[in-house]
Amino acid sequence: MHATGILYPRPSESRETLSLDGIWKFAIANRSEQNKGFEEKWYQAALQHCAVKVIDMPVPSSYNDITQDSDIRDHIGWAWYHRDFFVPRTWKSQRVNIRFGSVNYFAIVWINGVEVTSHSGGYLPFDVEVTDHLKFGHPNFITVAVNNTLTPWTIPQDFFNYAGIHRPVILSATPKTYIDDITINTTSVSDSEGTVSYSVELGGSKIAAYSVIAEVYDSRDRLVAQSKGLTGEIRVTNPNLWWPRGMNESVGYLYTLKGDVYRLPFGIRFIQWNSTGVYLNGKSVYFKGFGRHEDASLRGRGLDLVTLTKDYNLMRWIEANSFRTSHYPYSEELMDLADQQGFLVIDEVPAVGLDNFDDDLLEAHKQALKELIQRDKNRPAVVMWSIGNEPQSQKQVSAHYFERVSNYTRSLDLARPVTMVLAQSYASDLAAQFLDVICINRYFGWYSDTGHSELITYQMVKEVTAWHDKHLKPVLVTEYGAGALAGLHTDPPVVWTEDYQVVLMEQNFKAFDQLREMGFLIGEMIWNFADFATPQEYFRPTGCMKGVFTRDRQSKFAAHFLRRRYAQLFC
Ligand code: GCB
Repeated sequence: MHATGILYPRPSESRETLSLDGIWKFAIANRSEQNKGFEEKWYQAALQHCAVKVIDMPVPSSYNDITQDSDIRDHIGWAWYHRDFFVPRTWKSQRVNIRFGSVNYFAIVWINGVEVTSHSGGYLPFDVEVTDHLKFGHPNFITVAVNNTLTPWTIPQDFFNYAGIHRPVILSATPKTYIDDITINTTSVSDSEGTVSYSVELGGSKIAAYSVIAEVYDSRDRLVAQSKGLTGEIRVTNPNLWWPRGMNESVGYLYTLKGDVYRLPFGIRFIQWNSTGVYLNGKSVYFKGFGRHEDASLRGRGLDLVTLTKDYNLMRWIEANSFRTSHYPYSEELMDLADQQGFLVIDEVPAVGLDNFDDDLLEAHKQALKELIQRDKNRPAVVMWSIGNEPQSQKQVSAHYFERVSNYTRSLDLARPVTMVLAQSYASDLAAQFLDVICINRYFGWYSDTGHSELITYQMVKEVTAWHDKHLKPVLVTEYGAGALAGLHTDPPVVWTEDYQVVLMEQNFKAFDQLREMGFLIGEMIWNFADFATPQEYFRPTGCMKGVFTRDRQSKFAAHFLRRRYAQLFC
């Protein structure tokens, strides 16, 4: 049976995992010989034995910044990965699956020379059963061809085109009949009882003969409720609700749903929204946070647990409560910590700067949304779906396009509001009418009226008010900011200095305070958490410098200034 679930592989009494992360062999296909690897069948043997220059490459990581070679850094086209691995003999009676956390952008996977799967779209996981292709108790090899070419029909990106195997590669063994997917939703909450609905999808053989006992454990591993069957409702008495940081003393409380035998963390919480606000467990939410990137020196967009953990420490230090996964879904390892530490997440699909709006793009967009929601539907931290960033939403054709994308998102999940991040003017935009929450990016005093900080407060108040008045929906400012080179100062402040970055923030803060009083601004997210790599551009000195932290996570003056504000803002 075909698997639809994409549950993260978690070892248990009945499941085992084997990581294929490590140093792989790597080669790029020259610009003039893009098809050479296919013609010469590089997937049929070790890459080292093929007529191509082979180097070592860590997985997970982007390949771009690992060497001294600008052809590799700027490579567009096919790149090849290869490694040997061993599968335990004891796995022979099991169902074995291989799962990639993300490969950017298009991937073809061969095991022992046989193609087993392909996937289009970076940033989201894919998996496939490989039991029949493996040699148990013997050496095996895997080849992955990766292509990072973007076209008007891919779901594109507007920043550095990092590529490679970005997230973990995991082999996992489950019983032949196994839990393929779990969906959990909070259906009602009162002081004395929380009700969650659950449904379990089975995969594999002899499904009919199989039944599931779903057990719920609290954070101290005590059994607090249970139910029998593939679907049902579970009632938890005196529930500990999942709260984000700053709204309750209890933060990020997670229960675990255990079914034979897979353990899924979840939270009990509910979201509501209306024309002026978003509410969590009945309390109005104010987002104080960041636009971010998965970006670190050398690793590029590859999963890096050191940077990831440090980033959470910095976000807690600065007293943020939220972030947007600009401009693509972040790793599951990162999302787990948002659930645990109580950060609110606006979960964004990798649709940046869309402008052609034809049916092929629509299909790719819907597919990415489907995979995103499939992956993150059970996460309490995810409180909104963002269906894109800065599309050309003034184009007439975009209206029907976004109507369909918004409705499609709602057909997959009605429990969370749908938003999109808009950059067109409120007068010309045609997409906001289909959203529940309006997010806008505005660079007053930077991209417009550069250096004129005195105009910022007036312009921001006017702008946010106009969006709200036109649509009667809550508004969130998802990007504002200024580039600052760490250590550069002038007084009076001019652009690119740390001083100007702070002045620009101060003027925006005045606007946000006025707008909060008016009652429909639901949050502020500065662009950006940290400096990050971009393509070479004359207005970006080695990258985007709008971080309040540098790329190696040292604070600029802006970080201290922002911390003072976030610490005072009650949500
Ligand atoms: C934006 C984009 C973001 C850019 C930012 C900038 O509006 O959403 O991807 O990095 O502007 O700094 O130019």
